[in-house]
Amino acid sequence: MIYGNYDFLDLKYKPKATEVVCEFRIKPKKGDSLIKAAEYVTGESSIGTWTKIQTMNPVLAKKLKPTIFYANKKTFVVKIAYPEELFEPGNMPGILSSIAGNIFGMKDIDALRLEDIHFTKKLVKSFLGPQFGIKGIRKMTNIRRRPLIGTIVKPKVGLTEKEHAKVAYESWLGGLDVVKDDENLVSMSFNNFYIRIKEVYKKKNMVEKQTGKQKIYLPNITAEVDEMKKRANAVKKLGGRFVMVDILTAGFSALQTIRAHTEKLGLAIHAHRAMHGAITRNKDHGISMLVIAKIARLIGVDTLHIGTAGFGKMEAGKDEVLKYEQEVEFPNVKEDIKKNVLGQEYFGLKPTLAVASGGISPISIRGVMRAMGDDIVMQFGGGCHGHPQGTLAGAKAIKQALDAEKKGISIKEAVKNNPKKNQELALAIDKWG
Ligand code: CAP
Ligand code: MG
Repeated sequence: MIYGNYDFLDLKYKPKATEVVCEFRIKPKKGDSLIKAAEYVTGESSIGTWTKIQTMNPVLAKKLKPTIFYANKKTFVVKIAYPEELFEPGNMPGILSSIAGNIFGMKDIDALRLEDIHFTKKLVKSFLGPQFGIKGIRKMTNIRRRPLIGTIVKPKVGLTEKEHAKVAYESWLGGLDVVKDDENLVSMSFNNFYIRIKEVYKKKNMVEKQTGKQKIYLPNITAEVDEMKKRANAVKKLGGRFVMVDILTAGFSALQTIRAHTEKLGLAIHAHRAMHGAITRNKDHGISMLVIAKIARLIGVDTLHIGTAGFGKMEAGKDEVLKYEQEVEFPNVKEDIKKNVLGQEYFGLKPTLAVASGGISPISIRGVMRAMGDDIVMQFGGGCHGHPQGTLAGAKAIKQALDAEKKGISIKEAVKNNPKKNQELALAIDKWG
């Protein structure tokens, strides 16, 4: 079958190490074969178009023609190898305009989901990757093994700068390591970004002196990219170590600019994934969170929200999240990369720390840790500030639940063994247990 000029099919083909391998699930139009639909996708995402063109030539095609090397009629999974010359190194928008562009809107297919991308070494190396990674964050916070625990100041928006700083102070005092702004808190009439960070860092310095513990603040710098650079500079000036970016609403181009800027400032990036649901939720059409996670790690975020393995309020249950932790090898790809998207070896990229957040409380800690391990940040918004006795007690309850889990006892046993020391946890169990 020809799409435009060329036949892309060779089911005996073995992809080269210099080819980008994309895994799609394609729903053909009624009456069309999977292969025919795959040809449409392959052509439109590379050198082809809907009809034969006179301007094409065999030399060009030989050099740039992708190959469909795998097609499973039962799962509708298709794998396509694209010569890396089709992509500009260091240009994520450009890469996605090809393998995640027009093809999603083609009338010639019914549905399409980009399940995974295997980038080549040259393309991976053309991005900065995480500046700190898991080891760097652990060094920064002096938290060696256990998960980091944090909160999101709630209400999402509405507090003044001082009120916001007070909630942050109580969260840190109660034992949490991390306080972040919510994804929709940027610079509001009632809560100016520059005043907020001044107030919060003042409290952070105070609580670090009181507790002797390193604390982290994740100020949300999401804005137009030049303004984001200014906000990152302001964070640096106040001694901040991290910035938070809503990477999908900001866009990958802006994220690349901020990543280059934070390289100069020595700031880590916390990646919130607000809006991801618009493209990841539909399991028949869109882009998997696996792909978003890999893109985010390549560009270079240090921490990334990937869900709570089904223990929270957002969809994307255990399997989808756990897939990030599993080793999945690409058949026929030479390096046989153990593809643990966030954590393991990927052409020398530092690992990104997974963030479990969204609808979790001290009761969820055991489940989340058993599903996702210790190399995570667990973040509790309502699960901290919704505690009957308020933020300070909520933070204490989270710490008490983590301590119990680290001792290998249940939270109920912890309360029974030492009711006084775990009184805040007991109230959390009454409310959410
Ligand atoms: C969590 C949160 C986070 C979600 C995002 C919220 O608050 O602050 O943005 O975790 O979801 O606004 O919902 P709660 P995800 O703890 O009160 O739910 O991490 O899946 O991207
Ligand atoms: Mg939020």
